[in-house]
Amino acid sequence: MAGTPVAIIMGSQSDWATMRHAAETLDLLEIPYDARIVSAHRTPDRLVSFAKGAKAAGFQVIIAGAGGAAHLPGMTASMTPLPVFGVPVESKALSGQDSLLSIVQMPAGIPVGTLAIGRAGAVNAALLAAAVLALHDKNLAKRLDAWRDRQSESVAERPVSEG
Ligand code: RP5
Repeated sequence: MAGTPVAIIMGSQSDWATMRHAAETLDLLEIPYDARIVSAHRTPDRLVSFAKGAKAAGFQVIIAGAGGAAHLPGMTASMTPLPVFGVPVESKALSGQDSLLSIVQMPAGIPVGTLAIGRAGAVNAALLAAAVLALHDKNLAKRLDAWRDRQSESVAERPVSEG
């Protein structure tokens, strides 16, 4: 796999607690990534520069996490032809409902593949990115299959009482 195929961007340092789960999932699958803070409203010039240059920089998939008025994934998607997967970060005020609706309700024409709120969304964004990259990378496809097999094997046949 040439270059760094995945960019993980997030609106704030505070999003890393969620987005690190995407990074850790990519680590498990041995997929290189670059994680950056790119705020649509606090660093708009950085956003434009990143989004417009992402394809030329060699990225193939962008994972974008944001919370609240979460316009980062949509704005990014508007400036790049690359697939953008949006992760709604769980906000304090509205538990991420605001993030989810901001990201998922893109008007027709500019898509953002929207995942679940929080950790589940971050993990699944990484798995979706892996699935996209695996279309043209047989070794990665094998690692992804193995990851899923390990997950299946980790599920017990019967529940046990806890505590
Ligand atoms: C958004 O505002 C970020 O994506 C973050 O989820 C939220 C809060 O940011 P901080 O005030 O914690 O920096 O831009």
